[in-house]
Parts: sequence; structure tokens; C-alpha cells
Amino acid sequence: MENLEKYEMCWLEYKPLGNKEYCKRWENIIVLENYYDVKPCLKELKFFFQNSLGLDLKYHKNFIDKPSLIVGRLEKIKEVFKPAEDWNKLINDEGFIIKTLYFKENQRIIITGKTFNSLIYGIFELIKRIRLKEDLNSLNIIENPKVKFRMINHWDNLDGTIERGYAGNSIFFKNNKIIYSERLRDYARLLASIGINGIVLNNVNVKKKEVELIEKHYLKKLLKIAKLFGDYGIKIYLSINFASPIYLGGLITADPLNQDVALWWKRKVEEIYDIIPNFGGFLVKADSEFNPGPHIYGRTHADGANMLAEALAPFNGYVIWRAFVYNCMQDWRDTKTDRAKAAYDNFKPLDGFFDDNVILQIKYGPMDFQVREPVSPLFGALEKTNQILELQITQEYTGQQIHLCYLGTLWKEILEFDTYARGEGSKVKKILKGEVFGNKNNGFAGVSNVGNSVNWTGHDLAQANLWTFGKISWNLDESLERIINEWIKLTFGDDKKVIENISYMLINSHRIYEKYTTPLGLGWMVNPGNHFGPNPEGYEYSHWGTYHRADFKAIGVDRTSRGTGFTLQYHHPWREIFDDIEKCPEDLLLFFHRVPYDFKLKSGKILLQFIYDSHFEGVEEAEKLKEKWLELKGKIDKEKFERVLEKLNQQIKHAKEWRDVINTYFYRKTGIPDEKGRKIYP
Ligand code: GCV
Repeated sequence: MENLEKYEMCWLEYKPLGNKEYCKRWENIIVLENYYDVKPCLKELKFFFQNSLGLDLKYHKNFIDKPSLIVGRLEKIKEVFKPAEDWNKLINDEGFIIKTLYFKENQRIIITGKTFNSLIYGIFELIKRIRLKEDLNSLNIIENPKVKFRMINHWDNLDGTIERGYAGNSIFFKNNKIIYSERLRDYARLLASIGINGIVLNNVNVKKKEVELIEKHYLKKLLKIAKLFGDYGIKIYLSINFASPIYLGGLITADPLNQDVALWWKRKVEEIYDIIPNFGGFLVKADSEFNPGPHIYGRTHADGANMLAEALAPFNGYVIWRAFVYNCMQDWRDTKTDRAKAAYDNFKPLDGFFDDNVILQIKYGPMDFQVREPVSPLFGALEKTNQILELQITQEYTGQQIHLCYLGTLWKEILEFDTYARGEGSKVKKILKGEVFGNKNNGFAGVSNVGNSVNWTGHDLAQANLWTFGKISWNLDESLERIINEWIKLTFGDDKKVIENISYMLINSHRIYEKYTTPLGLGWMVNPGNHFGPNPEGYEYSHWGTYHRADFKAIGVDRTSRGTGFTLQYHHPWREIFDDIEKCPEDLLLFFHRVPYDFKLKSGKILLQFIYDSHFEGVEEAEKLKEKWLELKGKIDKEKFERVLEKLNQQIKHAKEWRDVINTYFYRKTGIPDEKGRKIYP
């Protein structure tokens, strides 16, 4: 087993707590299950008791006449205790119950649920509650995850690099080999503690060596990883190359309707499950950014996905098919072609044609994880298709884990977006919960921000993004205040000032980043390729386009019904709202409209002045983030404090660069000076 570098444990750092005496009465645990079936949870609890409480957890197979914790699935609990209400009805398959009760002459804390996953989540919850110093005498917790799929997507390559990774190299792969290390167990613990139940190990761009990951020699190695994650209730999935029958099978086609191709996949899937019985399924990026797919054979995405789904169905496996499909070589000078329309145009006509074990994975916006985009119109358009909301935890366009950019605020807005698909109240979160269209195989996928750096995420505060992703995937209605508060307490302790200042920093950071980079829904303006740093006319795939089409008079893309027609993909009243320059939410103005620089905004400012002001304010507010952090000196572990400070310094420097480059660009384009007379040239 390879030993990786030293690393910390994020929110699972079990530091000594002062409440040993209080917890001592809970050091006995009655385990109603076969020890090996619940070993990971028991080890977790034991480890926590030792490290944080200085207590030795004592296991018992039989009842004891002492206060005790009792762990077991509902079917086992029933043998020893009959609750007044039917607990079965209170929870779903992965839900759990933690209750403090008095029976058989002693106080007991029962941790139960229907499955082993429930017990894992229950144990982590109990540990959390003890660490948050909650009253153990009156626990009455009933928790159910609201969606079935809570997944992390790694964009890790076999050589150890990570596409859009900003926290070191892969913890799974190195030099075309699979790494098996204790660090993986710790990663599984971190993920299980936030309710994650699926992980895609490799990049969606499946090129070169990665195609081979579904070959026997790799599968055998992956088995160990699948077992390890399986211990924590997490299934592993793999991204596949749609043309694998050609690359690996020697066939001359990958046409999904060709019988040999279907048979090849059937055999391949049988082989996979033979080696890895708890395999989750495939993630597929097809017909996008040079990845092969069914289009080349004149077939649809449904043809492609269903062919794979049929092979996976006997094993309860899933095909997760990405909706991020667009023609990256499209000509941006053609004002009718619009990348924003692509996902809807590709997938809306296929609604109802996908098999039950196919899930469409849809990026939150119609473009590509920009700092702000409208919510993809596909949410609300697909009534008969299972859906996964894809969020990007890794900060590709949001500061690459050098800038502090907490994404929970943005994600909450996305979940609260009302699609009006079935009238008012058809929010994205309700669609995912299956409350609007009734699809149950829904969920979340978060593109991982984790690598082998000491703190896992590069920026210490970027851990909050991973934590929040798990928390909102579990409970889409959870308040951000609670999510943030708990994370800070578990990671940095419960000092009032620490909580106050870090909360401030997290809650405001996305808005601040947006202000000094690309406000008003502009997006992009980054260097092509690495997507970092300002480049107002940076355009990905050619030299003649810009994403915003700025000239000396106006900026923005007319995506209204009079322009590219993108607004028509939304339901009423969004269509009309987005269509109308006066009604369109200002933070998306330039996404939907082409606007002259002297257009008056609601504040009375002209557009250009808003852009100038926004960039100046953004920098000032980034400086304030640093002040807030400096106030915590002495209250935060020294190494962490210095690490974050270093990042904040870089952020401020870089924010100034953004401010100067963007403001100068507009000044040069328009010749309109800043009305406040501030220096625009760097
Ligand atoms: C993994 C964007 C990113 C790519 C990423 C792609 C995707 O284009 O820049 O790095 O590829 O999205 O989500 O497939």
C-alpha cells in the first residue's frame, strides 16, 4: 500500500473535546449486527471516542444493564425494542433514526435505519452532534436523503493529472497505475460523512490509456477500491469512451444499433460485474468536445444510452449520460447559432425515450459553470427523464482555489429557481426530489475539487464547497446558515468571532468574485485553455469569436425571441421576463441582451459606469475578506492561518489585475471615462 504525503482531515479532525465525563455513560455499545457488516462505522466511533473523548468504546453483543448506544438495522432493533410508532414508515432506504430512549431500565441511544448505509450516516451524525455539544439526553433525529444519487465526479486521468484540478494530483491514479492507499479510506470517510453514495473515478474525457480502465487488468485493481468505498456505502462508477468496442474490441463500428456492438457491451458489463459486484455504472460524455458518440452513426443519444442501459439493467447498474453536448467548433459570427441552446435542442426531443436506468446529467447552466448563468431550461423541460444536476465544486471559472469563492450561495439559488413547468412552485429542487414530474432516479453530481494536497482542496476554505455539496445533496432544503455554521465549528472550533468572520467571508465571496471578474451575466473573459486570469476577448476554439461580442457601442448577446431565441426554451413567465430588457434580472442582463453602454440600469447608473464601479468595489471587498481573516489571528491553527492568508494575498493581487484589465478594455473600447475619475489604466 502506497503511503501518500501527510494530510489533514478537514471536518473530521477529531480533536479532544472537553466533555469526557458527560459522554462516559455512552461508552458501551450494543451491536445487533454481525461485527464485520458494520465494522467501518464501529471503527469510526471507536476512533472518535478515543481521540476526542479519551474513552474506550466497549462492544457488546447482548443486552447490558447500563446506559448504552444500540446500533442495528430496523429488522434487528425490532427484536429487542418495539417503538410506539412504525419506524419503517418514517424513513426511506438510506434514512436513519437516532433517538434517546429509556428502556430495559436504562437510557439508550438507538441508531437505526433500513440498510447498512443508514447506519453509516447515523453514526457520522451522532459523532457530529457530540462534537457540536448537543444534548444527548433528548436526541430525536429522523433524517432521509431527498434524492437517490449523491455523486462525486472526478476528472482524474490515469497519469495522475486532474483536468481542472487545483489541489495537487490524483489520489487514485499515478503513472497509469491505480493507487491504493490509506488516504483513500480517509477520503471515503469524508464523503460518507456528508452522505455521498457514488463516485466516478476518472475523467469524462476518456482518452488514450483511460479507455482501458474497463479492461480486466485494471478492473482487478479497481476491485480493492470498490470494496473500500463500498464499506462506506459508496459505489464506484467509471467514465467510458463510447467508441470502446472499436478501441478495445477490435470492431469496426460503435454504432449503438449494431448487434455486435450491443453484444460487446453486454459481455463487457458481465465481465465488470463478475469482478466488481457492487459496480455502479457508466458516466458518458458523448458527441461533445471531440468525444465520440452515437451521432456519427446517425443515431440519437437515447439510442446510445439505452443500448448501454440494457447491458447494465440485469445488474441494477445505471447509465449517466451527460447533457453537456454542443458543437464546440460552431461559428460565433453567425448570430443565430447559440451554444446556450444546444443542450435543450439535443435532449428535449428525446424526453420519454430513455430507459429507466438512464439518468441525464445536466450542468446547472446552459453554458459551462460560469460565475453566473441562468438555470438550464432543461430543468423544467424534461418531464419523463431522470435527472442529475451537475455542479462544479472544483473552481474552474471561479478562481481555481486561489480565490475564495464559496459556491453554496449560488447552488441554493439554482435549487430555488422556479421553472414554472407545472405552474408556480415547480422549483428545481422539487423536480430533483421527484415532486414535480414523479421521476425518482434523480440526484446531484459534483465535479470534485480534491487532490493530494495537504488540505485536499488547495484553499482550506474550499473544503466548505465540498462539505456544502454533500449537505445540499442530502437535504435540498437545508439552510445555508446551518450548513456553514456546522462546517466552521467542526473545522475551526466554536469561537464566536471565528464563526462570525468565516461566515461573512463565505457568504459574500461569490458575489465579490463576480464583481471583479464578469458581472451582469457576462461570463468567460478568461484566458482560453487554462480558464484563469482576465482576457476580455479570450475565446476557446478559434481566433475570431468572443463570448460577449463587445464593440464600441454595445455588449452582450441577444438571446431573446428576437435574437437567438434561447428565451423561448423557458416556460412562461420566464420567457417574457428574460425577453424584456426592463424586466430581466440585472445580474443576467448581458447574458440575455445586447445592451448599449449608456443604457440606464435600475440604480440610475449607465451600464458602463456599473461595470467600472463593480470592479472597483469587488477589489475593495476582496481586501475586506483579508481584514476579516486577519482578525482571526491567534484563533486559528497557525499553519492553516498562514495558508489561507497567502491565498487571500494572491486573490487581492489578482482581483486588481482583473479590475484593471477589464476596466481598461471597456475604456479603450468606448472612450467613456469613469465618472468618479479613478485611474483606469493599470
Ligand atoms: C472535462 C469544460 C471544461 C472541460 C471539461 C468540460 C466538460 O469545457 O473546460 O475541462 O472537460 O467542460 O464538462 O466535459
